[in-house]
Amino acid sequence: MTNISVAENALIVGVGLKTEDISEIKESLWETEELTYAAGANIIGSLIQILHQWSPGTLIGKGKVAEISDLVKETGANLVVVDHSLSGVQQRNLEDAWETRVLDRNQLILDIFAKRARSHEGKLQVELAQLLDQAPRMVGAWLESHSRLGGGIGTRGPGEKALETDRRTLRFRVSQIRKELEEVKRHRRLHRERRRRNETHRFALIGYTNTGKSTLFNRLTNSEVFVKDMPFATLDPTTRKVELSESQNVLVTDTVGFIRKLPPQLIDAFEATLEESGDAEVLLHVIDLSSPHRDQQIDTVLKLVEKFGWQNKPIVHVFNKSDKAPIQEQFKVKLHPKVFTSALNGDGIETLKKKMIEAINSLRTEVELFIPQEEEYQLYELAKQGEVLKKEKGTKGTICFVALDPHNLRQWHGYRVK
Ligand SMILES: Nc1nc2c(ncn2[C@@H]2O[C@H](COP(=O)(O)OP(=O)(O)OP(=O)(O)O)[C@@H](O)[C@H]2O)c(=O)[nH]1
Ligand SMILES: [Mg+2]
Repeated sequence: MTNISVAENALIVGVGLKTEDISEIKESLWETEELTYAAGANIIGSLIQILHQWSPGTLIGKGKVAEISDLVKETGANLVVVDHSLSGVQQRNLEDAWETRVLDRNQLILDIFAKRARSHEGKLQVELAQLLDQAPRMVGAWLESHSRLGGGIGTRGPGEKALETDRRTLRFRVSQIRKELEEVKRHRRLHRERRRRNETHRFALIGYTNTGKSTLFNRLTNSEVFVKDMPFATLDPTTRKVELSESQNVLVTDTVGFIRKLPPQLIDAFEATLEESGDAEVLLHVIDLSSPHRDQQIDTVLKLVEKFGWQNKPIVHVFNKSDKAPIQEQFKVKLHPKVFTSALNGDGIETLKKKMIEAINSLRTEVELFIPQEEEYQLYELAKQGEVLKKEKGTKGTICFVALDPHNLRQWHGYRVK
């Protein structure tokens, strides 16, 4: 489809409107450079174009298109990555003008996902995202050839029929994949229900890509999931048990990393994967303390948390790679609750576990129960399930102030004083 091969020399074009924040445009460009590199291309140059308005046919104005055309020739670039989304028509026009391949940001990200996908589910999700991205481009390309013919009477014909056939094939494949993914989702849901019945607390590692989520996951769970210094090393969710203390085991899920402006087709297609994190009771937000782009990355992640509707879940902010960052960086951190870790050398892992226990406790509700004398044996069960904060023994029974997990509340309903 849009695969980048190793020998490609890429020129990156950042674009933005005069009304936009220049630092945002620069941040986005930096990210696209990282992504292009991760996709396996050499970066031979990058530039930013600030525009008064978008041009419908080429996104950027004629003069700039010509300037970049010269630059492409000078540098010998055989790929131009535009840090924006392009319509089918815009992409084709730019390819004609620059006489080279052009990719937009979405296609670049999808290309990386396609390279990383290993599991059947991952591959299906990527294919779906690519098809969803392709659909409007097909119509765009057809409309363009249509207008080249001048439009009007007599231009309807084989072209339109071919488009219809292509679209039908595409729609058929899309619905086929959606059906298969429904099955994946159903299975995962069953799994999750079983987990819930086991009443094990669930955590999800989330965060910007390449911050060390999988390395932390391996530390916590003594596993060896794939870790690499590149964006989107992880695509498939993995869930394992973590022993927080002698008496407390929880489940932790490692999953795909985030990035700003994730293609909407990708979010749509990766529903099964995202649902896994969405099921967690507590989010472990992993941040690269050593990154110069830390604040923007935090912002990106917190915005996505809201977009996915997870904003009411408790979050522990895990500032990782502390071994790589000067100590004063730790004093600049404002988020709470927080913990500093190095997944590489193990620093802060025990503190992280303590914070995880605190987060579980914060999920608990405090209730006042009256346990009658003849049922005193229940006190033992109660102490096992929750944290008994205060006990007042009377002649007829015991009043207990106790913090209980939501799933244990119902069982004690009959004993509640208030
Ligand atoms: N110095 C240092 N490097 C770390 C630390 N944690 C992870 N890394 C490195 O950071 C890189 C990315 O680590 P991963 O665990 O793959 O990151 P991730 O967040 O899972 O990344 P994606 O799955 O791609 O989103 C690897 O090269 C790790 O070795 C740390 O605490 N300190
Ligand atoms: Mg990972």
